[in-house]
Amino acid sequence: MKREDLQLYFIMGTNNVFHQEPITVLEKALKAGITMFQFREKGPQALTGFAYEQFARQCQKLCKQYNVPFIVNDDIDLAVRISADGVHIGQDDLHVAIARKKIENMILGVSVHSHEELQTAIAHHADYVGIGPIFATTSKSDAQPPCGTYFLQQAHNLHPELPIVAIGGINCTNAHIVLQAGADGVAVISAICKSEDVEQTVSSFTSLFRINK
Ligand code: TZP
Ligand code: MG
Repeated sequence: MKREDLQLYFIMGTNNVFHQEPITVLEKALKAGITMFQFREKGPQALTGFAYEQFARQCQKLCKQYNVPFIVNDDIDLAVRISADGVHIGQDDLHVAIARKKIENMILGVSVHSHEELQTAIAHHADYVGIGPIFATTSKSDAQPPCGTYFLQQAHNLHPELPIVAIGGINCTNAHIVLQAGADGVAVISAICKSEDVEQTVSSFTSLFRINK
């Protein structure tokens, strides 16, 4: 994985999209330049069984066409079964060491909220870490309170070689704050899923990276 892949990391499941087909939103976002995608099918009306795997495969196929890494949230067995590019896990999921063993050299992303969790992720060769929620979010029911950029900045200063993506309440207007704090990129759900003009939103994010370079 290249750390630039984290620049605009789009996360989506069917529960995040309202006025369009989820796959249409993904295709528009890919066309407009997202750099990584996470399949995160969760929530009360989430797909299950065959429909779940079929939707994952559909998203994966589209990501392949655009040469964008396809990452599966939580479900390591699905990721291995369909040969995803990687897996993203949180602290309530499988332990990082076990995840690393299971997925071998696939991309491993880990959400961390403390120095201890950060050290564990590094010790077990996470390819990147996710830090957040930086700002308030409505997209994760069990999200911790917003943490701001302090820990992100510390993590970046202590481990400049570690790719970091910031998450939680990030939009085109506040993204520069996390980039300045040391994030390699932004992970977003609602900024893209709730956008009335997905292409325009994605372009606004990607132009930020050209400015920040
Ligand atoms: N993890 C921490 S915050 C969050 C996740 C999955 C949700 C981010 O969604 P949004 O809509 O970009 O705030
Ligand atoms: Mg999880």
